Amino acid sequence: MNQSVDNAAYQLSETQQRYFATFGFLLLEQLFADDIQGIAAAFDSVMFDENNDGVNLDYSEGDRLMVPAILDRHEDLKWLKTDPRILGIAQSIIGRDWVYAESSGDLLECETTWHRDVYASPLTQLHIKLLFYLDPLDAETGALRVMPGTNYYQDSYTHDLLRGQGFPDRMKDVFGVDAHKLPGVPVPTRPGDVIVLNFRTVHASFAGKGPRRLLNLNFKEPGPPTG
Ligand SMILES: O=C(O)CCC(=O)C(=O)O
Repeated sequence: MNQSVDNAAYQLSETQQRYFATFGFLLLEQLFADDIQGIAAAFDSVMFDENNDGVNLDYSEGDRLMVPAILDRHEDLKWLKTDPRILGIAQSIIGRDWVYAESSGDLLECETTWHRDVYASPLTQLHIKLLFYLDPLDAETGALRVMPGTNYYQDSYTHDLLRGQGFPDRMKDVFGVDAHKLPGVPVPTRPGDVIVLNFRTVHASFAGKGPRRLLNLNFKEPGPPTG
């Protein structure tokens, strides 16, 4: 049974919920300001442990190390799974029957170019991601960029856009400009901020000088097994 969060202080406000539902992302500035140093120290000790089961993912412009289930790998990260601020976000967006859908740690030395997240998540089942970037990032140093409104994944705008997804060269073939010049919105962050992202919102990062440290936590609405 899920731990429900009844304290209104931990719920997103109506306007925050509307912002997220409309644009497909939400920045919560400094929500974890008091905790982020401890989170970053625990993150580093997992990411630099050679027995962390990390997977190296190849990107055209650099590498990405992804460590699955990072919250379970350090005592000083486990508490995030039941933190009322986290659960308040999940509950506000998904409802009381939210399901925890794992965590990961990433060291990114790559650009991720435009894509939506679909892995192990049927399009019709709402999935959200909470991103903690552990270094200050802006548009010039690899901050996440989003295309607001692409969370409406059945919309013809999103459909047209996705003809070029995933491959920078293909974006150029389809739209005639470099992928990083397409109209997206950078979301600059400082350690302690949390970005809440709908999996379907088209997102990317460019110009990362890396490695950028990213902790992800995922939640979904109940649905069929995703295997
Ligand atoms: O490049 C980034 O920072 C975003 C990572 C990403 O695309 C993802 O985790 O889905």
